[in-house]
Amino acid sequence: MNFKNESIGSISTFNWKDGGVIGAAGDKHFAVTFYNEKICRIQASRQSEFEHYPFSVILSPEKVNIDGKEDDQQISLKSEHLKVEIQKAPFRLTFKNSEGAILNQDDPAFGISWLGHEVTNYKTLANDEVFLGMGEKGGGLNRRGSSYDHWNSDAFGFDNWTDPLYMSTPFYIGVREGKPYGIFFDNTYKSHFNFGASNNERFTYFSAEAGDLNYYFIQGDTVAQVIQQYAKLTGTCELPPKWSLGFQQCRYSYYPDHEVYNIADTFRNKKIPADVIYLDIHYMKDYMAFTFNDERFPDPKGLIEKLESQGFKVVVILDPGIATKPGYGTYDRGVEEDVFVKYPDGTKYEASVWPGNSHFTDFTSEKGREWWAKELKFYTDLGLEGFWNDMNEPACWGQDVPNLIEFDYEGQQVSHKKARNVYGFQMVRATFEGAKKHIGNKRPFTLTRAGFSGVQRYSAVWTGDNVAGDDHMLLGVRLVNSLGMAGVPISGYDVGGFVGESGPALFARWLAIATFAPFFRVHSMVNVRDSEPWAYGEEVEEISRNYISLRYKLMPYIYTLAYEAHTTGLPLNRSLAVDYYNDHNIYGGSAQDEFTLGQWLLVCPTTSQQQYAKIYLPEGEWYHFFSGEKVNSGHHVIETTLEDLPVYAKAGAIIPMQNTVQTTQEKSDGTLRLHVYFGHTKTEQLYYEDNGSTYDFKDGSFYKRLIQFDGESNSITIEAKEGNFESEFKTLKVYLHGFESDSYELNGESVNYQMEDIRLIEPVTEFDPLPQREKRNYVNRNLKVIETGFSDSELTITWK
Ligand code: NBV
Repeated sequence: MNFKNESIGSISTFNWKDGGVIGAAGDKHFAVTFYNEKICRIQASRQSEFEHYPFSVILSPEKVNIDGKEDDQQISLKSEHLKVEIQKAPFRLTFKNSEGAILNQDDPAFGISWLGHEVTNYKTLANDEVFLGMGEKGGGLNRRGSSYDHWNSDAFGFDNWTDPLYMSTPFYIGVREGKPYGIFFDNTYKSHFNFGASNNERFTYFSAEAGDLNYYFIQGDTVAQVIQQYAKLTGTCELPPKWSLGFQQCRYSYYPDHEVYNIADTFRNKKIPADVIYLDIHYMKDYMAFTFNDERFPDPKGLIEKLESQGFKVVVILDPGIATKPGYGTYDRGVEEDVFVKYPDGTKYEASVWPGNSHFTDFTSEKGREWWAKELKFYTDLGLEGFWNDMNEPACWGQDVPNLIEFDYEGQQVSHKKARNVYGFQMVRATFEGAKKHIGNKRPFTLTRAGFSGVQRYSAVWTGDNVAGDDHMLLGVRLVNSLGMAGVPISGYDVGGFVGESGPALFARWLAIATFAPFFRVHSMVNVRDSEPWAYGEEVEEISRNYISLRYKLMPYIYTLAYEAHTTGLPLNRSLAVDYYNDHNIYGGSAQDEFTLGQWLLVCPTTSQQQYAKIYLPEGEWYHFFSGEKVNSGHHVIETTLEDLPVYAKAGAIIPMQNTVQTTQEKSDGTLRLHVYFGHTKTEQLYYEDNGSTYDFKDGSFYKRLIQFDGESNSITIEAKEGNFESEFKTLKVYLHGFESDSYELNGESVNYQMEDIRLIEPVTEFDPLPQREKRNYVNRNLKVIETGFSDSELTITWK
């Protein structure tokens, strides 16, 4: 068969329906359906029945008021925020905002086309159009001029140009003439996105190997709004247990048990805060899932309890391959319940992976997920609450799963081609749902390597097998930034690098950067050097203690951000493209690596060997986070030392902090430290607290307050509390950065302030210094501090 491009024809019939239209164009079928005022779904198919993609989208179409019109040339549908114009001959779409500005438009020549089974939508490319997101993808911040595939792959030792990687999120954000929009192509076959690459910018397009053209067009006034709409469509993360936001130590693998005890004791003895220790594949008996090796770990329950008493959680790895060994309970039950993936002739698919010959659970079926969830009880009965889902692309030796094998795909019975991209997503769903069922009211923690759009509902993500190197460190930061724009708010990378070995300087810098990452874990490969914070010499140990302690000081802020991610879908780490997308400086040089933690803390990741760094501070005024020194926006060349990562707080920033604790399970000293940075601006920040571990917050057991700063009318207001949780803080200290006034009132009464010098980062002792580094001793001097009881009623500080 000689396939040629075949573009969709002209509209022959159509009908109005709730929220849109449905019809035919030549021998193809189409539907345009508004899901809300800002989201419109486009479907085009060669069949009269559209394909169903049941996994990602959780939003059902809402009732939308549509102004629908038709004339000879076009059909138009207009909601309050989005207008879709459908040209009739041939079928072409144009999306406009409420002011009539074009956001996005089909390419006039090719529009929606088929080439064999492959379906493509060609779109015009505007002169200044910027493309963002795509999730776990290397390359530049602006995706223009590049192309990408989505096909979950075990990308051991990947680099900036490796594509595809482990996870697929076929969602991008375009900014055309300053106006953002989003396109989520919900088709789970291998998909391809081309943002003007190799076509001299004639067009941009996205395609899938097979299946329907099925995408959701999102209008947003800002990039952040597009991300939030995407989160409405595919879901937000659950509120994570607080311990999963603490520092986590992993390696491939800690065993036997006394090594684990030793690691735990060393953290506590050295006063390096930490919350989690991981068990990688060597904890299992012959790498078989749902077992413990009883020589290496004779008493797993005892181990988990002992570590719990020291404030540690244990997280275990889980691989999807089940050893085909009769007599191994999990295998026998799997066979009996018929949950393994099969060939079309009904024989079970078998491939080789860690435990040897293995079958693979069909997580795309409810039965498979429920079976897996039941098996999980083996772990939860031991007291485990954290599960690390690996190898779930799925990966096996040879890395070439045959395409003919079949998956249930919620009753559709499809081939590997349609199911692969959601396999890991559904594995971690089964794990999460199972854990949730077994651990009662507690919040489980799950981590996954593979996934698809919507995976954030079930799991945090780590970026797989990275390499120990400065460029890989920066790549990890960009991947996390990009995942954040694709609806995955909690992700991280292996600090120190998985493949290869870090040196002291690289480890120290990597750990400092990751202090500000949503998921903060050190991990390294089997048979490489030790890679704990104390394994690189005393100086690195001090730097690590400093930064990890800072992480715990920032916990009230980080936990609030996790809550905001849960409610809004906004990521914890925000590429500058989230808030400053119309500033073209952010798309060049190292600004592409920069990110903010929440809105307020700008982190400029510099490499371990740099003595000078060129950084970019976007609009607004900034304060050096460790010295309090004021810096203007723009490009700066700064000196950088190892113990001092360039971090800045934005004028108007409101950052709740606490004292250093050794684990999130340790109570604070009872004083909430609220850092406010003066600026001629009006800002607000939520403050959120709850018990950090259960679902009680859903029944009102939370503590929430809105904090507002107004640098024009001179006030800081902390609104009265909402919710019925009692704050763990009894005292409030408001640290006033850059405030010039000498007279303050608290709730209308004049109040005295104290002066304090504070350190957010301790100085590092001079041992055998790392080369050419001058030691820093940062102090925020002469801060005005107002101290008061942390009462639940509204509190206002004003000044003249
Ligand atoms: O389970 C071993 C490793 C794990 O440490 C790593 O984080 C995963 O990405 N796993 C891959 C299996 C193969 C490693 C070569």
